[in-house]
Amino acid sequence: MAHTLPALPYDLDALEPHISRQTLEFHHGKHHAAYVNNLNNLVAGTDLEAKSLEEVILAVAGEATKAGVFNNAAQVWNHTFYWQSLKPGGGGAPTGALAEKINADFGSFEAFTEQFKAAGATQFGSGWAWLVLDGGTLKITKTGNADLPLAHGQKALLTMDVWEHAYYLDYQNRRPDYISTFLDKLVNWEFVAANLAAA
Ligand code: MN3
Repeated sequence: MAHTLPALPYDLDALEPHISRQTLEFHHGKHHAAYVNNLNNLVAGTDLEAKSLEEVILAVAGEATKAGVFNNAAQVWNHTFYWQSLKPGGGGAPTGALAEKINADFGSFEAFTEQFKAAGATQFGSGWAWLVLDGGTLKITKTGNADLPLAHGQKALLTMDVWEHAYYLDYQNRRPDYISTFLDKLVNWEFVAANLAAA
């Protein structure tokens, strides 16, 4: 199937002043779009062409000769999931069953935020920080480059892009400031709760 660039779930300026229109124009309109185009070119005429995005990712994960397909397919998935992990007026603490699960598995919401911040700050170079469900337990993970929980048997609930292109126009080298703003102002906890409920 031809893979397509999904529309952002909000306007380009909806996340300002935390993430600028310019960042989203490049990040969605250039970076995410390029991964979609690259993927379509790479799978054209192969047995991967008819597969869904998740089927492609699982088919080529760990295959050294298919790293280009994996990287582009995973980046398409990661970015679509990242846009949904953000919302205007987001951030703060979750409520309900998700809050109870976080308290049960991390001890407290504060402990969760410390671990999530540390995962994002210590991911060396490009990658992602995640909240995942792994065997029924919430965990914080980080992945390098395009790697993602789906390739490790985990269910993604939340992600934060820590590639420089996600924050450099707005925060330059201050990745910790971007991470704090992500948690305080941008996380879409309703999306995370829905992912947990569907798991
Ligand atoms: Mn990105």
